[in-house]
Amino acid sequence: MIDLRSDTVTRPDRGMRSAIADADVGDDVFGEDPTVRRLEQHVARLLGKEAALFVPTGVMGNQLAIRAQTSPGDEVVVERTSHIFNYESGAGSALAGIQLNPVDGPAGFMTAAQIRAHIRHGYYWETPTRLICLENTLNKAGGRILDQDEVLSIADVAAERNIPLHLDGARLWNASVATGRAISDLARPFASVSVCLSKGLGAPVGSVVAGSTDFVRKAHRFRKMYGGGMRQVGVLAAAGLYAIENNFERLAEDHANARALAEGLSGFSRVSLNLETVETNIVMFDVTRDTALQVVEALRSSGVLVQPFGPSTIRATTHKDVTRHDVASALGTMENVLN
Ligand code: TLP
Repeated sequence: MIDLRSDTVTRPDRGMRSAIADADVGDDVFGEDPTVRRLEQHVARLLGKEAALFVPTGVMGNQLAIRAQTSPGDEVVVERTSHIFNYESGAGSALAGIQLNPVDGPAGFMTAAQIRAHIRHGYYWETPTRLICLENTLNKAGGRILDQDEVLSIADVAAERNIPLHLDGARLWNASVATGRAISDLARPFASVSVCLSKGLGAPVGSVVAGSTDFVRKAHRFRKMYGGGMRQVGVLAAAGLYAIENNFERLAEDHANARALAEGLSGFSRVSLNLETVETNIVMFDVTRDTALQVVEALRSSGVLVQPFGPSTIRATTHKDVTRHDVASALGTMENVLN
């Protein structure tokens, strides 16, 4: 099987497993796990933030950021195709009591002008806008990278109204490698940032949410409330540290593999794909004859796994357990199935 469903499917390699085996651990609910401390400090420094908190998942990172920066009855501005709006099981309303106000950003990219128009005026009968969430890279838009100038304009609009910005940076690592910009640069306009260790970096589990010391203090309390207070979790933090050390720069290979895959696919007659949208490790394409589900099933029977992302849209994701040779052989299978 060649598994292109997600960059979450990677398995820990030998080096990572030995980092796990050698990890110093302690009870992290007592704040006594030295490896977790090391990971949190390292990621806080990388993101240019005062503090950081290790959490089990990207969803929990986003949801702690929402919970810690809003009160029930508040409103949070998001993009309509964002992960927070589509794939977090309604957590914002269920757990934080907020409502999401979705913006239809062109191709997933919200503009500062759109956000300005979505911020409530402040009349007491309105739902107060208390947080704005962006995503980088944009998952549903096919791994595309936010325009940092637009992010800065959005930050200006938010600052005028004193509204913090949260970044769902599940794949911020990819944006950093693809643009050559430091991850701290991309994170600077945001009060809180969540990054995943278990996507392209290849750790088996884990995300980190970062921000001011005060923000992390609040998030820490809500992490416990949400059931995310973990004990000798340095074994997982060690995998995260290993992943950052060894698998960050190599994301460039995943991007090159995604481009090769996209170039191959764009030559198939029953595929519609805009090569310009392939900026990192995600290839989003449309099939023009059968439904996405039919194509996904046919590919599965031929040994290639991809994800349906709409009635005619399919997502293929490259990652460290997919080689250039795998991409070539997946393309061969796809050509047979699609043509
Ligand atoms: N995304 C998964 C699926 O849920 C779609 C994937 O395979 O891409 N933010 C973004 C932008 C994400 O893409 C994801 C996971 C998350 C947050 C949540 O991370 P986890 O799965 O660790 O909770």
